[in-house]
Amino acid sequence: MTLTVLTLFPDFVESYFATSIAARAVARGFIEYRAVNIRDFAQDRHGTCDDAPYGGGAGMVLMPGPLGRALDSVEALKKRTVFPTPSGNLLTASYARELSEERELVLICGRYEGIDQRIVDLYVDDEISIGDYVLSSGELAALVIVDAVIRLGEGVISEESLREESFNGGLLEYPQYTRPEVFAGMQVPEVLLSGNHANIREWRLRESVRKTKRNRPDLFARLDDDLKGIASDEGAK
Ligand code: 6GU
Repeated sequence: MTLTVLTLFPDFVESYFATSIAARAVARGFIEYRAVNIRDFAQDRHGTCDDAPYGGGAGMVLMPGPLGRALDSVEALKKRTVFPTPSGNLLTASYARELSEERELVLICGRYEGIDQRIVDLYVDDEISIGDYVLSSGELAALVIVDAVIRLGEGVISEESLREESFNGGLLEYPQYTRPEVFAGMQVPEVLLSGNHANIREWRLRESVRKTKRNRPDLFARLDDDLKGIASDEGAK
């Protein structure tokens, strides 16, 4: 998959791709990326890319000229183009899965109060929000989307980790433990040391359902009745 990120802060974007799982995915050739500096497409000697909104109001809006030329330079009209914005559709595990199946993605990092609507109308396929709060940096939001997408790509993370993680099957992930067996006087649950894989599976499922009920009642409400029943089973510790 090829990811092209249009930004006024290319160093910020580069630092993400130079670190951890993203860097490994780049090194192994699973993904390619480009950070394109929108300012390189400005036309005055100050490199101006933003201006006050028509109609008045606070903040600045990215001008369509420089951003449009930056988008044309990467042939955005031929590619799925994503604009991260708090007024977009909410990102979910299934939305990330859908995006991970694209061969190429273009992401536009907005700043200030946003970008000129004509750019959205002409180029943008997906307006995506990462949650009901506002970030000052479009880069942070874009990289959250990139991270959720690339980890789903073949070979980036083990199939087993992806299968077991939160949201698969509408459940949150069960609690994890590692050595030592006793920490701060607290024992690792006995069943995890038992070697009985059927019991371990059952315990993990019950803990997942309980955690979902406690932390995300909205997700719990959508579970099948037999799963909901597991949270209240007698004899469960
Ligand atoms: Cl996609 N961008 C910004 N700046 N803030 C956000 C967001 C996106 N999603 C939630 N808050």
